[in-house]
Amino acid sequence: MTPTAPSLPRLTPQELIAFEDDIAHEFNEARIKAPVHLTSGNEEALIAIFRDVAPADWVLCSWRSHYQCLLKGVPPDRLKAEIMAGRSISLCFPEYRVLSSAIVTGVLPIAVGIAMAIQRAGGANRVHCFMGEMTAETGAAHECMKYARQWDLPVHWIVEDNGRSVCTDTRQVWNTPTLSHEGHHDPRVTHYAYRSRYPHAGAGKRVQF
Ligand SMILES: Cc1ncc(C[n+]2csc(CCOP(=O)(O)OP(=O)(O)O)c2C)c(N)n1
Repeated sequence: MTPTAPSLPRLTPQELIAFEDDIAHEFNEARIKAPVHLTSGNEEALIAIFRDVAPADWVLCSWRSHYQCLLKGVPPDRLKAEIMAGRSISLCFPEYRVLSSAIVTGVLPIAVGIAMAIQRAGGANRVHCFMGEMTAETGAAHECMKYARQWDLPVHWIVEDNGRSVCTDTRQVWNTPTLSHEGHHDPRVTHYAYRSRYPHAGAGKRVQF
């Protein structure tokens, strides 16, 4: 499959924020009949990460993926149409090499499988797999990361640490001030911390679907 984006767009933090603000408005006006998971405060971090993402690379995401889709080259109007149709929670654009799952850890074994296929084909492209910090603490995440490391698979794992698993403090759950991927210097893992002004899901208003 040939990626349709010859080069990735250079978006500014303001453009990302404006897109998410527009979706928040649509959601609060009850024009989206399905959950949305919005983000903020991580624009600079994601823009920096995407400087190292090639058009032929795969980007795998969770339920919270609007920024990643935009940065991977999905046209904003196409992305918005999918969100308005109720598919924000599991956005997939294979032609842009973006896949998402709303299942905690859902994309992690898929990242391993794609990376294995790339390695067997002798490809030079990579997989960038995004996950929340609670997802990164699960057994499935540890196994996928260990397998990819041991087999030298071309996966870059990105742990997006907003401190919370829905409404629960992740560090409190594990009774530790330091999570598994903080302060380590594994070049295959990027950990960044951010605080979002949006709740886990929705845009702050209770909306009846
Ligand atoms: C297998 C499974 N269990 C539970 C859920 C419900 N759920 C959705 S998001 C989430 C918390 C994930 O926290 P984290 O990985 O830190 O991601 P964040 O949403 O904070 O970015 C949970 C438990 C789910 N989607 N899938």
